Amino acid sequence: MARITLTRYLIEQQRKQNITADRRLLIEVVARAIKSISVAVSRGAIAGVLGEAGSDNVQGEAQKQLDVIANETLLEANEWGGHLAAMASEEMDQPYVIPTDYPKGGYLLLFDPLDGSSNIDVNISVGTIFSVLRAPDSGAAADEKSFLQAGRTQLAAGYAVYGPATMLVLTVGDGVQGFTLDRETGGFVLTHADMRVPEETREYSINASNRRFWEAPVQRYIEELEAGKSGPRGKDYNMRWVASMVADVHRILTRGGVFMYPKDNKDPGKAGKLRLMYEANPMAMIIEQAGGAATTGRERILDIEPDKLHQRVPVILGSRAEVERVTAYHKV
Ligand code: P6P
Repeated sequence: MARITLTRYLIEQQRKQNITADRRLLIEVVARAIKSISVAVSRGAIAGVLGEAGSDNVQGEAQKQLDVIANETLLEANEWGGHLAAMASEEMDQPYVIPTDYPKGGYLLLFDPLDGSSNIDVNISVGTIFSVLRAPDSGAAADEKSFLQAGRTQLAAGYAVYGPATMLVLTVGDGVQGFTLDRETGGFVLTHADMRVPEETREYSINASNRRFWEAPVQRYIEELEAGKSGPRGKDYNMRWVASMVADVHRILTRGGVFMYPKDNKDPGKAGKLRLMYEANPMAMIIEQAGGAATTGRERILDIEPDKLHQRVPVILGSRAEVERVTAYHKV
């Protein structure tokens, strides 16, 4: 059977009028940038791109060289095509407005260029997360306010996971498709069609070192899982924590589970660790499109009306039954 490539999938989505030609171009350009990032990540120490960049990002976190390289790769790939009005990134304080020497388009692209980069120096999977929004009416200059749209308005979302294989997982609102990079042809091939999050699971994903800071509903939920067969859940569970959201979410999308980065009181002023606009929202769209659920514990992530480009939120996502249980515990 003929292999379905990303290009063929996107052309078919355009024919079904799920995406426009410009949106198809956007996703193909992002996919090309992901291939370049995959090459840089996989060359690692040989290319001399490991370690710190000697700068901090807007979050006050030390940037890795590869954070900067991935960010620049996405900017350079997308700025000239005429499909975007602006871009926003975890690595940049302000949005990047398309320079006047290039045509502006009708979309906004947001991304975490290299998620999990603290793992890069120890050769553990990292990823890129992206989200597509509609730009303000043509003519109006795109600024931070233009990006502040609820996650349910996303037109597309996806991530790359740079693991043993490089995969691109994508939704344009018509289910979730997984593509694997064929390094010999340089193309993305559809290998995981119509991905679904298994309803039930035996795996959970949380950084248990924060236990003492969790709120009571999360304490209760995790204690019940740890009680295993003899506890209220009546079965044993397993825990995984890669500390790369993309890797943890990809595992959950593939074999089920619940991923939690809940609000904790380590820093009471912080609503959570993960960023709404370019981590939680795209992942929530993907998980919901695959039949799962994504909440903060108190509300659906995709319904949050953002007030800051880099705002953080608690994240509980994955197998629907588990997310609904955790969310119910927050109502008690
Ligand atoms: P911690 C990576 O820095 C990240 O943003 C997510 O990819 C990951 O899930 C989380 O932070 C890991 O956080 O506190 O376990 O290092």
